[in-house]
Amino acid sequence: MMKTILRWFPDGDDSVTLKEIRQIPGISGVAACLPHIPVGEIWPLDRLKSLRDEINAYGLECEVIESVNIHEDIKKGLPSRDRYIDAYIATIRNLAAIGVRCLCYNFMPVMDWIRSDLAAPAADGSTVMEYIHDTVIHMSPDQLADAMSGKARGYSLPGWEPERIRLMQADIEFYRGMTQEDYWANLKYFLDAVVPAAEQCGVALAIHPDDPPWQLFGLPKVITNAENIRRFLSLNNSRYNGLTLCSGSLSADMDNDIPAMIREFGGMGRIHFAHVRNIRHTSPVDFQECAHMSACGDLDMFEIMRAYHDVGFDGYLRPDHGRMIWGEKARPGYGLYDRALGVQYLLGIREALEKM
Ligand code: DNO
Repeated sequence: MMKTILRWFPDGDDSVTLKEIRQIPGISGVAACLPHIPVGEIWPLDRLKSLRDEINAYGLECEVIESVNIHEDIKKGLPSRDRYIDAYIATIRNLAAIGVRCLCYNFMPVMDWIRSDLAAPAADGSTVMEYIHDTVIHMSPDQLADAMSGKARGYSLPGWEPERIRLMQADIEFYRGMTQEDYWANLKYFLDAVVPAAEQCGVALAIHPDDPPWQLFGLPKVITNAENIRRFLSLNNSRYNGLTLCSGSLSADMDNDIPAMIREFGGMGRIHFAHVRNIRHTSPVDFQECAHMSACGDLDMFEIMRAYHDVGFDGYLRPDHGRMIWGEKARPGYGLYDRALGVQYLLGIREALEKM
């Protein structure tokens, strides 16, 4: 049975409250995290227990964590990676102990998702996140960090932690000496170490695609299209080595057919988490995020939901980035209003599919 959830950040690091999330019809839980634990450290069990209890107190489940970030030494394949992999496994065991069933993570080098503007004005008077390729490739790491975390209204921006930003330029240099094949090998090394532990304790690993799904700053990219996803899944054939299928990230590359990917990888039981959102291209490499409705962007949301329905998807699904509307002041992409609108629309499609 598919479960519909919303992303939420604890410790006052979110403008949206659990009390509000509980009032959105059809939401069973949240995708939570502990954003203030430095990457590479074990997430403590007591802190996780209180996180779960806080969420449960609002009648919501805490079965998904997004994200436990991966230490750069693992991605770089340094000797110190084994220590960080052990810590990652210890975190997975602690997550299992509080009832987490799915862990979303990414294997993007140096930086997480990238936009040139987190609050670009849209025609309807809302603000949206925007990606202009030419602007991004001419930005220095500092400018990029400023466009991302500097514009996050004081909320933490996962993947754009200050300690990561400080090392960005040096890390970009480091990867100049690494081939794409070396990077795949480092990913496999990580998977072969953590997947057995995840399988043993019943936590499905769900890698998030690279966003945008193409090469930038000479950095290696792996989760970008169907061919690479097939390769990723075959690196380790356990069902616990799975995907977060993010429609918005993958569809930035106009050659990616999202419903076809859902049918293929969902049919194999390898999609554990669905991020569902729409984008609108302004050129083949430029896009704006938009409201979830098909009519607002390039994606056919009915076909996406139908593909999940047809493969009998029984993982977790969440609406993704929303616009900033009605004067809301929130973490870019993660306000309450537009995500609540988006999820009601998705749930409407789902009800229709079930009754048809
Ligand atoms: C962006 C998110 C990503 C995602 C991570 C997973 O809004 O979808 O930051 O959570 O890449 O590790």
